[in-house]
Amino acid sequence: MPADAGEPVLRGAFITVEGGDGAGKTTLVRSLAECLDRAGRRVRLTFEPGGTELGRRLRSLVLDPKLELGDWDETWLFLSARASHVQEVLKPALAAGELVFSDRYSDSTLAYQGHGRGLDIDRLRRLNAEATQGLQPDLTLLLDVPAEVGLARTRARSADADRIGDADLAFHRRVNAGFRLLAAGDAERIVVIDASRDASSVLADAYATVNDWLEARATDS
Ligand code: T5A
Repeated sequence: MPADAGEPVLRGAFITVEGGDGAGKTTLVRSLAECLDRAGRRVRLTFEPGGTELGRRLRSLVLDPKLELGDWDETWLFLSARASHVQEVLKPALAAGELVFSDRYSDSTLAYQGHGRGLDIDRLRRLNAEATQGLQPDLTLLLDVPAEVGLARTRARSADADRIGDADLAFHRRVNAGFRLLAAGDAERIVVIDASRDASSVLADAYATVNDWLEARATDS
């Protein structure tokens, strides 16, 4: 990785990493944070659902395979987790000028509950806007991988049941197609990365994208 990335960013920037189950988001954000840290940019990592005490508790509910939930009940849990995440973590960190990476955010609701479950996308957008108080990511990395590849990765890692991860392949394909549609509709913000390659190739692309974006932002300001 390039070591000389210039001065650390002085004002807040909000970057999200999205993709289907097993796309490699968690692996990537950790490696990216290490590379950026070595280049002198301190990063705050956070995630959804989670990132706050309420978010962590809602996460265990919403992923519990023993719990039967309607599609809107599921949605409200993700939105509640997001609202607390924005209020308690994201807004204060960005106000303090931090560089924040979130492993999943509002696009996940559009892809999973909208395209995957078939709920009304416009309504989900409105609810997302309320839950986030209008906070949009500045940049989103979409890790694109065929659903069967992502699911094979998560199943190789753990046999633990997961209410959403265990949904059928057709659901996960709709989710991935949904993410690609979101990217096509917002190409300025969402950068698609081929995540079917090895982790170091994915990291190299992601690092270059983020670094270029941060440098362009510093030049503009
Ligand atoms: N959800 C979430 C919604 O439905 N709506 C919402 O609004 C939100 C916010 C969250 C679930 O909730 C859903 C989406 C999810 O189904 P989760 O456990 O956080 O549950 O699920 P994921 O975010 O998908 O987490 P995963 O761990 O399943 O996937 P990751 O983070 O994409 O993948 P990662 O990095 O953990 O890697 C998985 C395995 O693959 C390996 C890793 O070593 C690991 O073993 N790996 C690679 N292998 C080969 N090549 C690569 N490039 C690899 N990268 C990682």
